Amino acid sequence: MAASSTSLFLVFSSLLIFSSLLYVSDADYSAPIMKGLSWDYHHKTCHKLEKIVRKHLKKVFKEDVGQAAGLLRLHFHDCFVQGCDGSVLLDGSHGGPSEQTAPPNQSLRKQAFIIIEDLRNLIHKECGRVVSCADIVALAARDAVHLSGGPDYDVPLGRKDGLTFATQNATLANLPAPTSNATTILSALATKNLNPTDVVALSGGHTIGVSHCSSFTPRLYPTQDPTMEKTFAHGLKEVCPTNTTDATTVMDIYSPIKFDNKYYVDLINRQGLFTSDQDLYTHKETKPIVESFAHDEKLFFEKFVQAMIKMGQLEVLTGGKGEIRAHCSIRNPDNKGYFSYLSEEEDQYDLESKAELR
Ligand code: HEM
Ligand SMILES: *[C@@H]1O[C@H](CO)[C@@H](O)[C@H](O)[C@H]1NC(C)=O
Ligand SMILES: *[C@@H]1O[C@H](CO)[C@@H](O)[C@H](O)[C@H]1NC(C)=O
Ligand SMILES: *[C@@H]1O[C@H](CO)[C@@H](O)[C@H](O)[C@H]1NC(C)=O
Ligand SMILES: CC(=O)N[C@H]1CO[C@H](CO)[C@@H](O)[C@@H]1O
Repeated sequence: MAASSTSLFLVFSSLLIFSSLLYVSDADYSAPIMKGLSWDYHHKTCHKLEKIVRKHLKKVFKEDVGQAAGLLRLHFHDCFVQGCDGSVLLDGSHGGPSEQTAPPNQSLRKQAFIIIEDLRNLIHKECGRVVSCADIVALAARDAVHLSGGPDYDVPLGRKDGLTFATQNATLANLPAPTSNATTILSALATKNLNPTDVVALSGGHTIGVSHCSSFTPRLYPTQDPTMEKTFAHGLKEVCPTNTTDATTVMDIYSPIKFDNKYYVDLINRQGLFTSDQDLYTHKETKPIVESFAHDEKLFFEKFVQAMIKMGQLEVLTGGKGEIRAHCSIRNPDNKGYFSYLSEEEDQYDLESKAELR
């Protein structure tokens, strides 16, 4: 948050978000969900779960709206590397370098990890150790979207936390670089069963949040990317005067703290920040999708929700796989312990998965 432009937006933000934008239409979005997850998974065991998360995050975002972007990105990083298993939260210090210590992490907000652990503490105090850190990350991402002005939607729940963190190599291999073109992004995300509409919709996550100069200075130095609009480029060069400046700037110049479809308007104006963003408007397969989202916010919200629900189910652990961590940053010392907390429904899943083995 080094750039002075950012703080201006933060002041602006509280006015914007906590007045009219709090409640956007509560659309009825749905998407297929996999076996082992369900919409009402914690209904009996922790019926206050979603209220606890929303109430706490409202307070957090009122103090610092930027944390919403940090939480949304955390869910993306969790899911893309080794599935949505909370592995990104694991502190690698006991077993070697972890997902958190791979280079792309360096810009994950430290505060996001603290917020998730605070939420876990509130939830486990109320309900016992019945909700996984991975589920908490998915719910926090949803509320980050909604409390910033985006759609509200149900999140399939029932994820378990993984027992191992991903290696740095796996992290690098699974998180595409901002310097990638659309062809590379499309094929990287296709390996995760995400289609071009999903890719364009998920990239719309960049409608909130900030980026460090290093993520886009290759577009400015030594030569300016000719697809970048000139006044926009000029502004970026002011924030990042050299290719080694350590500063941040907003990713959606039009409405940086509001979750809306203006990111796509930016792309049409050639004011997308990363190559991976801007090239979506160059590539012939994604260009019409960008245009449709720029013209129809409702359509964007609908496709975003569908894609988030897909992303939120990447390689999830369910039933007897994984555990429910007592602390999000460390694997349970005795990972058998969680079995005593299993609900009846989970026992059912365990039986079902054993039945499958026979
Ligand atoms: C498609 C490939 C993607 C690439 C290449 C990419 C790349 C990046 C990069 C480089 C940053 C800035 C990091 C920094 O320099 O500080 C960033 C920030 C962010 N990304 Fe992505 N991203 C991608 C997909 C996503 C998805 C799927 C989401 C969520 C749906 C997402 C949400 C965010 C958010 C909210 C931020 C701002 C974080 C903050 O303000 O702390 N990104 N992304
Ligand atoms: C990680 O990747 C690097 C470069 O691709 C390679 O040299 C190294 O051996 C890999 N490490 C592991 C543990 O796989
Ligand atoms: C996209 O990037 C890949 C990898 O750098 C490159 O091989 C390919 O030619 C690029 N495609 C286009 C259309 O620029
Ligand atoms: C910055 O630019 C200089 C001079 O062109 C170059 O030698 C250096 O490798 C660049 N550094 C980065 C981080 O791109
Ligand atoms: C949030 C987080 O854990 N960030 C780590 C990312 O990696 C660097 C070193 O590569 C660590 O210093 C950070 O703490």
